[in-house]
Amino acid sequence: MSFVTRGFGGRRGVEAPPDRVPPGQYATSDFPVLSAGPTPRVGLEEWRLTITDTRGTDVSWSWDELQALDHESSKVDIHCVTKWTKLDTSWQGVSLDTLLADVDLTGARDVLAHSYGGYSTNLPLPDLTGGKAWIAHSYEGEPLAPEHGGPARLLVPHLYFWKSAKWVNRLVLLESDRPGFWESYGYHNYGDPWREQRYTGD
Ligand SMILES: Nc1nc2c(c(=O)[nH]1)N[C@H]1C(S)=C(S)[C@@H](COP(=O)(O)O)O[C@H]1N2
Ligand SMILES: [Mo]
Repeated sequence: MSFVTRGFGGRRGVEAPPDRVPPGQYATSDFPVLSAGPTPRVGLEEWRLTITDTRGTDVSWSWDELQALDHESSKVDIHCVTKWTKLDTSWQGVSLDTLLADVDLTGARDVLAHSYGGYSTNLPLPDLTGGKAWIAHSYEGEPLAPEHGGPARLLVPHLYFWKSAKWVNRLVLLESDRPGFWESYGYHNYGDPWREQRYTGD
């Protein structure tokens, strides 16, 4: 038995330890762009990130305020529902734990993330806490490219990558769950790649 696999074995496949490639995925060295619409161009002067609590109160950060917070580097594997997995991607950003420390979490169970351009995706709040999620603004040491979500995107690598909202600008804390964009078109509500939760019913 080999301890590396080409996974899917496709033209773009690269060798990868099988225990890091979820079922049905193949490892790639590419970084495909997947966007449901045009890339919004958001200037840093107008950029804001807002978190709305369950009572409707907003806490928000300008670009400079975000940069003044503690930053973290993370090296993570990302998994797209279209079956590519990319290992050891390096990001820099602000942990959601840091941002949520300034927010009243009373009654909050779920989160609907909204992006410039209108995209949205939902996650349970515990999937954003405990060092599992970031507002990422740099990729491989460079400012995040607009097509990959720059100025900043949500990064939640333990779920399929559609949960990592590009151009994120608002997180709404909710007492009960609401589906986001792909979730309302039949994608799985949670999206765990290790349980292959691609579509509703998986
Ligand atoms: N705002 C926004 N975020 C998004 C998307 C999108 O269409 N719009 N696509 C999602 C999907 S399906 C994937 S796989 C990843 C792709 O990120 P990438 O283009 O940087 O590879 O972004 C996710 N975040
Ligand atoms: Mo995706």
